[in-house]
Amino acid sequence: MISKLYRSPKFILRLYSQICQEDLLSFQREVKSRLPSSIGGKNYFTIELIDVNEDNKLDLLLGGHEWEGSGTIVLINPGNNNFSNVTPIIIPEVPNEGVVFDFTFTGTGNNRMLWILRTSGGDGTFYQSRVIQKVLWHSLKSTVVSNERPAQWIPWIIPTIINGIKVIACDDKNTGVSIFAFE
Ligand SMILES: [Ca+2]
Repeated sequence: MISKLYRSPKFILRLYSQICQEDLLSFQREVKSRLPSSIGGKNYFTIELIDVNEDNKLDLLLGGHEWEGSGTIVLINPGNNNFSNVTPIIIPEVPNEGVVFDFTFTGTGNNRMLWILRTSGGDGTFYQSRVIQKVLWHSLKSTVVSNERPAQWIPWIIPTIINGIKVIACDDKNTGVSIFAFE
C-alpha cells in the first residue's frame, strides 16, 4: 500500500513506472469484480486497506459523499481477498459532514478505534469544515471528537506521538500541523 504521504498522481506514476521497469509486478484487469455490486456507480472517493478485525487479512474501507447514498462502509476480508459477497458494515453517519476523506485505526481488541476524517457536505456547504469522528469498532459507537467550522479541510490523518502524547494528526504542506484528538 502506498503511504498517505505519497499520494500525489506524479509520485504514483513514478512508482508505477519504476515497478514496471524493474518487472517486480505485473498488473492485469480482472473480468469479475471483487467488490459487491451494491457499491457500483456510487460516489466513493476514498478507499483504504486496513486489517480492521486483526486477523492478518486486509479489509476494505470505503468513503465518499454520504448524503448521496454512498454510506461509509467496511468490508471484512473473507480470507480470499474477494469482497463481492461480503455484507458491508455500515459506519454511523455524521449529518452535514458527509465528505469522508480518510480512515485510520488505533488500539487493539475492545479498544480498537476507527478514526474518520470528514469535511462538510450534505447541508448545502461543501469542503468548509474539519471534522474527526471516532468509532469504537466492537460496538460502532460513534462520537464526533472535533468539529471546526468554518475551517480549511485537510486531506489525511495519522496516529502519531507529539511531545510524548498519542494523538491523531495531520502535517500537510498547505495547512501545517493539525492535532485533533487524544487517543
Ligand atoms: Ca481483517
